[in-house]
Amino acid sequence: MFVDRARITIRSGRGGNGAVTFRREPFVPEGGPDGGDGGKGGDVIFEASTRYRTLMDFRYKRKYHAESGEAGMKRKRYGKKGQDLVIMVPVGTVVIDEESGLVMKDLVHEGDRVIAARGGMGGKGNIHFKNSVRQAPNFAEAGGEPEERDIILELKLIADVGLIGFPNVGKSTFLSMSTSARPKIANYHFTTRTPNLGVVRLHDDDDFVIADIPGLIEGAHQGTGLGLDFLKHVERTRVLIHIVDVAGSEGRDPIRDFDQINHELSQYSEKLSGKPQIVVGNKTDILPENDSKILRFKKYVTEKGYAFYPMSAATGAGVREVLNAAWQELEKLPSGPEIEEAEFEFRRPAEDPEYREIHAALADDGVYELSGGQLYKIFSSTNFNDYGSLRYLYNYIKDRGGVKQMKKLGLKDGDTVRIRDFEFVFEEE
Ligand SMILES: Nc1nc2c(ncn2[C@@H]2O[C@H](COP(=O)(O)OP(=O)(O)OP(=O)(O)O)[C@@H](O)[C@H]2O)c(=O)[nH]1
Ligand SMILES: [Mg+2]
Repeated sequence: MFVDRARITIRSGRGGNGAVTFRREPFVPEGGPDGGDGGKGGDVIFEASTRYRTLMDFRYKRKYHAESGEAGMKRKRYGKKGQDLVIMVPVGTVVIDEESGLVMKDLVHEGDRVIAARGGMGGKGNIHFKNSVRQAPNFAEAGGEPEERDIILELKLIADVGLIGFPNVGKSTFLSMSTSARPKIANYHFTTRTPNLGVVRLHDDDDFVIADIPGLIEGAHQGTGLGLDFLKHVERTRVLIHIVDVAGSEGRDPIRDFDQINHELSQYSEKLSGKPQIVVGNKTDILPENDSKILRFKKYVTEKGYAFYPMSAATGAGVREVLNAAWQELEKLPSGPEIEEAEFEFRRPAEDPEYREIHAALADDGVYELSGGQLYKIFSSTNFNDYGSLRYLYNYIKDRGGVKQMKKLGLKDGDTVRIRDFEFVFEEE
């Protein structure tokens, strides 16, 4: 099965906590702090490989977690770093952050990688909190929080040339005549249900990739046909070959077909409708040479400025000319697939300018509430049974202007102050 879209949840590893330990030495009753730092949590990384063709695996597994870092240890030893989780995806996969809708990275080359969730930083051990007045810090920093994120993976095939047209006009027949691909060909609509790729070897070193997608029909851009879902697979192509059943073998008018397909393209995106188009009138074998149908269609499209090529994909007549025209068009354009620009920017909480700010508020129940990113971090590292640790928290609040703010709101000795779900009584020293 060809699966070209998936939604998964990823989570990086939590950072390991810093250790609270003290040296134990013979004849030294109370050694200094020697708690090491926690290890960093693992990242979640996407990596592109040509070994994978679809996003099918992601239908069955939806949650992906990297390993957490280990806690620091005594004797200043670091905790082990959590292992990164590398998730393999097909080349051509666009990694999107669902919440913001922003592209994290378009993985178009073999081996392209993106870190999509960053592991939490390891917490500092208590050795870092020793100073002249605090000889035996009974606290350490907690490990950094993991990042959790919903990810949309969208596979957009990478090909140089895209085949477009109504169903049953001979797109797959053309692909099979010009490449070693063997797509299904049959006399009914939507024979092709998933895209096929084929490599055209024109001259010695000149080759290019063609993508054959299911037929488009009127209303495809509104999702009425199969077409819409697959137009994205020709988005990255540089040239379109627009195939029309010029013989009108199903009773339709080739000019109307041509206009309708172009209408679909322009509804879908300007990018698509702006691509160079080679217009091919297929199934000429059913008509006498220079039949008025061919001439009428040719006149119509050439007046619009398109190059026109008559062809019979069934007999092979004209196939080579179409391929040469596509090649010449490709030669005029910069090579390489169109890449979607990365838009997403990582922000550690600490990189947010507001992270270091403290906010005080007077809650309805008369309690003074403190909030702040860094405050919460220090709060979660606090050992509430330890005077030194509480002191550290208090000094932080005071240095950041938290006490001043609360006093402005009316704070007096004996009032209650709350941080998250922890309450304590305020007493000025
Ligand atoms: N007479 C004639 N028949 C053709 C020609 N090209 C294709 N056909 C026939 O047209 C029918 C449709 O061909 P396909 O190649 O499957 O058409 P398609 O555009 O890929 O169709 P979908 O995948 O359904 O969109 C088949 O029965 C082919 O044998 C041609 O040049 N002449
Ligand atoms: Mg087909």
